Amino acid sequence: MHEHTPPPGPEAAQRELPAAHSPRLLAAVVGAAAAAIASALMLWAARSWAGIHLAQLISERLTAIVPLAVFEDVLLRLESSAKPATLAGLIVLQVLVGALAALLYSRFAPRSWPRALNALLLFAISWALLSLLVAPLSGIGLLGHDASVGLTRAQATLALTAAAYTLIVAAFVPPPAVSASAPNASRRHLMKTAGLAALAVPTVVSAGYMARFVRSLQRTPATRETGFSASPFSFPNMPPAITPNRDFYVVSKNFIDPSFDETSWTLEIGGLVDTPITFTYEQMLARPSVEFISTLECISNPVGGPYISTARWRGFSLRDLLLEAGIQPGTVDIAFHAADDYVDSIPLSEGLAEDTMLVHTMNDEPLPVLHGFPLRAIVPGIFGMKNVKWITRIEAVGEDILGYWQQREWNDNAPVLTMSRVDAPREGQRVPLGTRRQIGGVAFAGDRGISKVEVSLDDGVSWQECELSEPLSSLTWRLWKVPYEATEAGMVNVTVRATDGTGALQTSEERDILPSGATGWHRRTFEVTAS
Ligand SMILES: Nc1nc2c(c(=O)[nH]1)N[C@H]1C(S)=C(S)[C@@H](COP(=O)(O)O)O[C@H]1N2
Ligand SMILES: [Mo]
Repeated sequence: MHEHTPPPGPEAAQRELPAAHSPRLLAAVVGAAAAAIASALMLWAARSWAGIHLAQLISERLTAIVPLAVFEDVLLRLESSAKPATLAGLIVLQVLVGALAALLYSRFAPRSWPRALNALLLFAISWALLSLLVAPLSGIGLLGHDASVGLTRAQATLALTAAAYTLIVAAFVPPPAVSASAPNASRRHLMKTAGLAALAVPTVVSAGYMARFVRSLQRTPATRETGFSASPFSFPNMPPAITPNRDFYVVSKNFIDPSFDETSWTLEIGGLVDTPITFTYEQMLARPSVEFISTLECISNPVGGPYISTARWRGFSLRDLLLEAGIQPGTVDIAFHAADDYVDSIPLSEGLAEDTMLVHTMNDEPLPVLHGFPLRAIVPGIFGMKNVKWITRIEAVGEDILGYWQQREWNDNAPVLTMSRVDAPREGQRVPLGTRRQIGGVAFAGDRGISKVEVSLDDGVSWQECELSEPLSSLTWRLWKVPYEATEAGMVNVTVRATDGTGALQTSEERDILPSGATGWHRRTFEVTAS
């Protein structure tokens, strides 16, 4: 259309913005902004009406294909930042792709076509890339027809995203050689400037929305001080025996966790059973329930790490439910399916154990969303990953089902390994010479219990036995402490080791968290200062 490009007159040149001098820069900036807005829309859709979230799906694919050593390295380096960092990285990637696509558009869009047709072409290409390439690569199949939220929602999300991106790019980026200096150039510039300023607003809002969300994914479990507890094991830096819900560690694979209201949730018990059962939320709550205390630890908890907590749970045994449904011969595993497409399984024998529980209450509150509202499994003696949250279906199956993390090569049996941790004093804490302190921490060995904890202040040459708190149940950690008097200035290393209920000493062998959990003795250093 506007192929004829007269040299800009002096007046037009004066009024031109820097962006107009550099149409590529303009295209890249607009493309990046459009991608940021589209990405925020997708995040919003996933959070508010169960749209699909490509970043979530892609991150799950990544954890499935990156070599284990890399995964572990990232996890150890980034710890609680691993999840927000992954999402932030994927958002930046989307923004870069958006910038690149707009750049290509500004160079290669058919110049003879009307602008609306070019916009339509851009939409068709964006939609096709998302639906026919990115969707299958993300594991939800062509067009998203394998998405757990269904094809319609998947397509609605993809079309919305492509449309938002396209509208913005087509509105601000001229196809090639449409002159910015045509006869009425200065008026156009003015409008473009106003338009770009208006684009800045949704861009900043989108970026802020995503930044706030990314930051909310950062969770460092706190080992808060107990305050005014009367317990002799309550002193600075010691965790309380029962972890308040707000301090309980949180691990999930999700950027966005499932959220239910009381009416939208049901629980099915099916598979190899005589009578499949379905419970509503109310029926589930109405079952007779019992209260018990147990400790949960993540298999990816490093030596001395924070991913361990204890709560008072209320719920009912899985065994009763399975007996009600009638388990058929040939059943090997009981599988827990969750609303976030997470799955894990336990052997039938463990499913029938008296103390394998389904719980709906945590420290006298309904299970918080972060911890699996409305129902989760608590499986004694086994690392956290098998304690499936947001359960929607329990299935008796005839073969071993590999769970979400086992598909990523973590140990399938996942028994809790004996651990012990020094909490007090803090790493690097300064202790004035001549004062008395308590050294203390926690020790845990799943359903084997803890029988002894020892500390060494001379790197393992000599050991002294610690005082242990009464275990709150056979499934909890025990707190330990030992008095200390700072009689000599200098650095002090505290090493701790525990013995479990069977009499087995915690191994000193240092092993990384993958694939079965970290081992080794925890060591802390503090400093006695002479002033
Ligand atoms: N549905 C579902 N259940 C899940 C997970 C998950 O990502 N999805 N993560 C597991 C892991 S690895 C751990 S350690 C525990 C953590 O439970 P918490 O967040 O209540 O501490 O939940 C387990 N159950
Ligand atoms: Mo975990």
